[in-house]
Amino acid sequence: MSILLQHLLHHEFRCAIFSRAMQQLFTSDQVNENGAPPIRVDGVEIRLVRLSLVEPFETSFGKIDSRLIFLICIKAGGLSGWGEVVASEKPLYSYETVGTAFHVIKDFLAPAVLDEPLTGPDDLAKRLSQFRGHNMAKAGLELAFMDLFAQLNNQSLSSLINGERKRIAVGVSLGIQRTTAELLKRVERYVSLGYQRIKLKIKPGWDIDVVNEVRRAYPDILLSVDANSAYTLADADHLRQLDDFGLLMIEQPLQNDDVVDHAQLQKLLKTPLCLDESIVNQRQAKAALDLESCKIINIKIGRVGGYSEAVAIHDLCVARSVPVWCGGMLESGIGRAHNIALASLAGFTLPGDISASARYFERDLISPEVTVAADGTVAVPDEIGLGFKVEVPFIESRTETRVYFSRK
Ligand code: OSB
Ligand code: MG
Repeated sequence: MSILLQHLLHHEFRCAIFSRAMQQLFTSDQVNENGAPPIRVDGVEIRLVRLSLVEPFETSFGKIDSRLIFLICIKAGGLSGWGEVVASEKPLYSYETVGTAFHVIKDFLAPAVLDEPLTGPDDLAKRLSQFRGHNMAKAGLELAFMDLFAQLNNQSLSSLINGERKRIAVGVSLGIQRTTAELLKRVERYVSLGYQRIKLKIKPGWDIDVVNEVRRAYPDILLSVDANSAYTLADADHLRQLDDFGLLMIEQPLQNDDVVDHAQLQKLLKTPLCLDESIVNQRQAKAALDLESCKIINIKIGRVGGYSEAVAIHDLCVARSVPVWCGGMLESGIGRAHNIALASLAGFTLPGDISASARYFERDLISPEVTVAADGTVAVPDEIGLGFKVEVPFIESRTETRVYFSRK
């Protein structure tokens, strides 16, 4: 029996498990009172859905060829709100994993949501904030709740958070390849598709020469690099060579939890540093800006624990004239729909890692799929809630594990 299923045997709320092996369907539709606040949550459904990537994605910390997509669906008053936990299977980008998120949601977060009716997003954020860390797990629940809350208020997610943009600028993040020629082919493809910024994953041994070749072939594109913490301050002289290439930014060159060495490094480089992994909440963002550890911030809803914190970081950066952009975690369309809503805020002035569905998967979990126009922008939907239809039958066909928590 898997560790996930063993955990379930100790659950104090009612829960039902579906796993492919059991060949047993569980009906999760429990329609209750209509959705006027306070919102009584009927159930929280978790699904683990395996999606192959159209091509492997390699970063300085490893290579993957599929994503185990962790979906959360909150049910209330006959409505379903959808969210996604962006944790990976291994604790390489951060300490969270699909397994830790499952544990924390099952034992702490879902009970907190099911316990008492919720008055709104602030009430939810307060309930979740009593628990330390596990931002991706918290964000997954918050995203699902926000979709639900937007539906109850007849609003799109973008308008719920006071987003202003109707279209958002996007870029693409290109993984480490076997050869520079392979990389150049991909740069060519995404430049010709209109993507406004190309980001190259780098690591020691796949950095200066590669960036040099891409820059020589494309002298004018917006180009950035992301090291995912592959270097230390001792590499400052080496990294300084990147100053020759007119990069938009160098993302997270140093340790995942550092803001001090980054401040030292920023003093030694002309190229703006951007922090990703290090910015786990608004306080860290403020610390990084106070210390001048970076000049740009990448905001990921999952990494910072939800919309409320993401918006707080956005607001801080706007107040200090620091550009922000929306990062990605190879999400399914459900997580991506939330990213699109977030990136509609006025302060998201740089292209986000929000690529077309087809860049990631053969088929996405939403329709219509996310597409990028020839000018490198994505439309912000103005339909109520997520703004995309969730393809439940397709999700069902790819679900490896399904768990449903309901009130006792
Ligand atoms: O560091 O931005 C990152 C993907 C997984 C984990 C970390 C990162 C990334 C990406 C991909 O760069 C961004 C995307 O979703 O397109
Ligand atoms: Mg990054």
